[in-house]
Amino acid sequence: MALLVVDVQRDFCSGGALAVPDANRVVQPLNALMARLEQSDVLIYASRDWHPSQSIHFQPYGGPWPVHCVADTPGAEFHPDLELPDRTVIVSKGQAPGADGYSAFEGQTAHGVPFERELREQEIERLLVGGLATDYCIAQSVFDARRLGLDVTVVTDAIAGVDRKEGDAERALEQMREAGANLRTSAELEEEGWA
Ligand code: VGL
Ligand code: ZN
Repeated sequence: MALLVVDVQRDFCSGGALAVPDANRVVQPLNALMARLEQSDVLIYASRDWHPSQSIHFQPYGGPWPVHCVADTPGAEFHPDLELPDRTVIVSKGQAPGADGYSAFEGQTAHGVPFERELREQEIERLLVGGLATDYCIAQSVFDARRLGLDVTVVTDAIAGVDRKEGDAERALEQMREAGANLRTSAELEEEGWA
């Protein structure tokens, strides 16, 4: 099993360039989950949006979003309160100037290993997912994981959505459920003995 922490970066949090409403709510449950997983062999991955300064993803170049998470800038750093263990494997995505790179499966590790290959090599069959944002990078990562046949559980108290249109995050959750993802709160995971 592995935990995928999606895009908990400064620019998506309060005061950031693309602040997701209530983004900071994900930090505490993710920290608690990672602390509980510390004594386990569950692998921890953290994806990050890692864009070039010029990207079709950004409004000045015809895209939908304000400039955010430009590689190697402070806005692209992980949230300062996010307690990623040292063993966390970082997956960077969105580096191509011509792509949005929403899904973690478009990303690679520091060694250039695509996320799908990394999970296959580690024999990961089950993925816990939390982070930002429900209606974009979480949803696209979950859809890709389901297409690959992974057993996916979305940690519902550890996500937050952009909601450009009201209800987007709720609809995205429903689509994830329809795609076969399990939805659980961290408390339910703990009760069920998963994490
Ligand atoms: C994301 C919008 C633009 C996300 C990334 O992480 O969900 N959303 N870039
Ligand atoms: Zn982005």
